[in-house]
Amino acid sequence: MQKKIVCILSLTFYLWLNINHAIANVGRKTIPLNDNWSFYFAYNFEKNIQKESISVPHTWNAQETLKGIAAYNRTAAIYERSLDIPAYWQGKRLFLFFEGVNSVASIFVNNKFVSEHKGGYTAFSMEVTNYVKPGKNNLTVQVSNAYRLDVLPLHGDFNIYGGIHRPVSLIVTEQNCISPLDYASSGVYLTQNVNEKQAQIEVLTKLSIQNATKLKLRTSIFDKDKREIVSTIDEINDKPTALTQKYSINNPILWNGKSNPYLYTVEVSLLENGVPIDKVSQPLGLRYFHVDPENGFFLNGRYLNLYGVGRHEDVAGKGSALQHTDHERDMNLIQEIGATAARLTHYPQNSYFYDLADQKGIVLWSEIPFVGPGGYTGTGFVNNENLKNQARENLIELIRQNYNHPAIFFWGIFNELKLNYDDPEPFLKELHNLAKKEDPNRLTTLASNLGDDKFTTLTDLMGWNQYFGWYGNRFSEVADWADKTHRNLPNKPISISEYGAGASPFKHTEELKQPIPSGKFHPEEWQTAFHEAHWKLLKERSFLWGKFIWVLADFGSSIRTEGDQNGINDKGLVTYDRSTKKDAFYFYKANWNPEPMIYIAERRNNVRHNATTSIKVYANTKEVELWVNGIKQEKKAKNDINIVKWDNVKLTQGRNIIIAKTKVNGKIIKDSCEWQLQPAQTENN
Ligand code: GCB
Repeated sequence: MQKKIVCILSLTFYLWLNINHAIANVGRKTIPLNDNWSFYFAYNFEKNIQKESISVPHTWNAQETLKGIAAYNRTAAIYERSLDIPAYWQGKRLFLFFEGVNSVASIFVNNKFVSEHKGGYTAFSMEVTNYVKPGKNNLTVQVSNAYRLDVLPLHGDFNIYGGIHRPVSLIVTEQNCISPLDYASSGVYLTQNVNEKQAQIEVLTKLSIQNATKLKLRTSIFDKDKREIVSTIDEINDKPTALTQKYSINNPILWNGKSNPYLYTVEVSLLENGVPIDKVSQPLGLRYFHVDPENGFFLNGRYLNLYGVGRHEDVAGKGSALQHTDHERDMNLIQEIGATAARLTHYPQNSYFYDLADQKGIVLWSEIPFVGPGGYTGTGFVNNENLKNQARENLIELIRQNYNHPAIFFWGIFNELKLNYDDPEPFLKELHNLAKKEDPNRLTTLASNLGDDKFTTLTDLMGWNQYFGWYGNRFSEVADWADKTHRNLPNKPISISEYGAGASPFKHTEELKQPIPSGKFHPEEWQTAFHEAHWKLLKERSFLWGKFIWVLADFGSSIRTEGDQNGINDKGLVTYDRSTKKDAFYFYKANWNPEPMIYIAERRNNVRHNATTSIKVYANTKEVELWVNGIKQEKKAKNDINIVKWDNVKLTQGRNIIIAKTKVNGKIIKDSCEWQLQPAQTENN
C-alpha cells in the first residue's frame, strides 16, 4: 500500500515537473554566446596551433593601430566555440544573432557553411535549426577585415577593427515566431502619425509561421509606469508573413528630447491555442518634427537648437570592441556637456547606444559607412554592382534594425564623397529613395566637404564638414561660409556636420599661433580658441539645423602621425581613454548645460613664463570673483558665451594660486588651480 502511494506521488511529481518544464520551456529565449571563444589567424593551418581564449566583443587590432602605420593587420581570423543544444530543444527553432562582425563574416556550424554577411556595423541573423544536433556542436566564424572594394567603407579616417566586435546570441523559438530574420530587426515596426491631441500608431509585425495552428497576435501598449493603455488581439489565418495592427492614443505624452524623453512600450505576443509562445518588446516615443531652411529644427512644434558631437565607437585599449559601460560613459559625457544631439559617425552604432539616446532624449543622426577620402587620395565609391548591393543592404539594415528608436530623426547616406572617380550621384539618389521607401517619416541627410554647388539635390537636408582655422583659413570664415551657403541655397536646410581642431591636454602655449595640423605640437589652447570663436558665430545662426563638433573623444586612426600620439585623431573634447576632459569640453558645458558650474581654463598650462597674463573662467552664473595669490580681483560678469576674463593679471615668480568663485542660490561654488611662473628660457639654458 505504502509502495503504491510512493509510486503515485513520484508519478505526480514527475508529471508536475514535466508540465512545469514544458511551460517554462515555451517561448523565446535569448542566450548570450559571448564567452568561451577561441581565436587564431586564418593563415595558420597546422593541426596543433595555439588558440587564444577570448570573449567577445573582441578585435585583433586595438593595440597595433597605435603605431601610426597605415598597414595594420587587415587579414582573416577564425573564432570558434561550442554550441550546446539540450535534447529538450527538440522541435524548437534556433537562430544565431550577431550584433556586428567587422567586416565580412562567414558562419559555419559543424563545419558546414551557413551564410556570409558583409559590413561590420550592422546586425545579422540566420536560422541554424537544421545544422545542429542535440549535444555539442561547433560554431566557427571566419572574419575578415581585409581591404576590398565591395564592402563599405572604402575609405575613412578611422580604423576598421577586425573581429566579432559586438555581442553574439542564440535565439530559441517555437516553430511559429515573430521573425528574427527580417534584416536582423526586432521583427516589429512602429510607424507613427502624431499631434498633441492624438497619436496614431501602426504596428507591423513580421511573422515566421511554420504550422498554422490557432494563432493570434496580441499587441499592447504600456505607459512609462507599465500600465496597459491599449491592447488588441487578432486572429492569424493561413501563414501570413506580416500583420498590421492600428492603434490610437488620445492626448499622448510626447517624447520631447531631453526635457521629457517619454517612452511607452509596445509588446507584441504571438499566442498559440491561447498560450503566449513568442514576445517582442519595443520602445515607443511619440513625436513629430520638421526642419525649416530658415529657422532650423522643430520638435513637437517648438524650436530645438540641435548641437552636439560626432561620436566614434572607439576607446583606448579596446578599439571598437566595447562593453555597455563604455557606451554609458560616452552617453554620460554627452549629457554632461549638455548636448541636445549627436551625429553617430561614420557607421551604424551599437544598439545599446541607441537605447541610451532614447532614454536620455538625445536627437540622433545615424548613417551608413559610405565614406569618401576627405583630404586624402582615393575614392569612397566605385560603380560596381557588388558594392552597390552591399550599400543598399546596409542602408536597409540600418533602418530596419533601428526603426523604432524615437531618438533617430535623420538617416545619413554618405560622408565626404568626391567626384573625381565614378560619379556617385545617381547611386546616392537611389539610396535616398531607398531610405524614403523604407522609412518615409524620417529625413535623409549627408555630410559633404565640397562646395555649395555639389550634392545639393540628393537628400532632404545637408551638412558640411568645416575646419576653418585648423586645416588652413581663419575661424571667422565659418560665419561667411554659413551665410553664403544659406544665401545660395535658401530652400535647403543646412547644417555644420563637423567642426573641430586637434589638441593635446599635455601641450601648451602662452602665445596663440595656428599649429600645423600634421605636426606634433597641438597645444590645447588652440582648440579652445577654435571652439570659443566657432560657437560664438554658430550659436546665433538658427538657420543651421544642426551643429556637430568633431568629435566627442580622440579616436584611433592608423593613418595619423601627428599630435602627441601616433595613430590618434586628437580632435576629441575628451582624451582617447576618456580620463581627461579638455578645456573645450568645459567651454561647451558652460554654454549648454544649465547646471551651475565654474571652471578655470588653461589650468594645465601650469608652467608660465609671462608675468602678465589673462585668466579665463567658464561659468554659467552671472558674475565671478577671482583671487590671485589671495588678492581679490575685480568681480566680473560673463559674456555672451559664458566666458569671464581678466586681462593684465600679474603673476609672481614661483607658485601662484588662482581661485575663482561664484554664488548659486546663496551657495558658493569654486574652482582653483596652481601655476608656476618661471623665468623665460633662453637658448643657453
Ligand atoms: C572629416 C571626416 C572625419 C575626419 C575629420 C578630420 O571631415 O569626416 O572622418 O576624422 O574630417 O579629423 O579631419
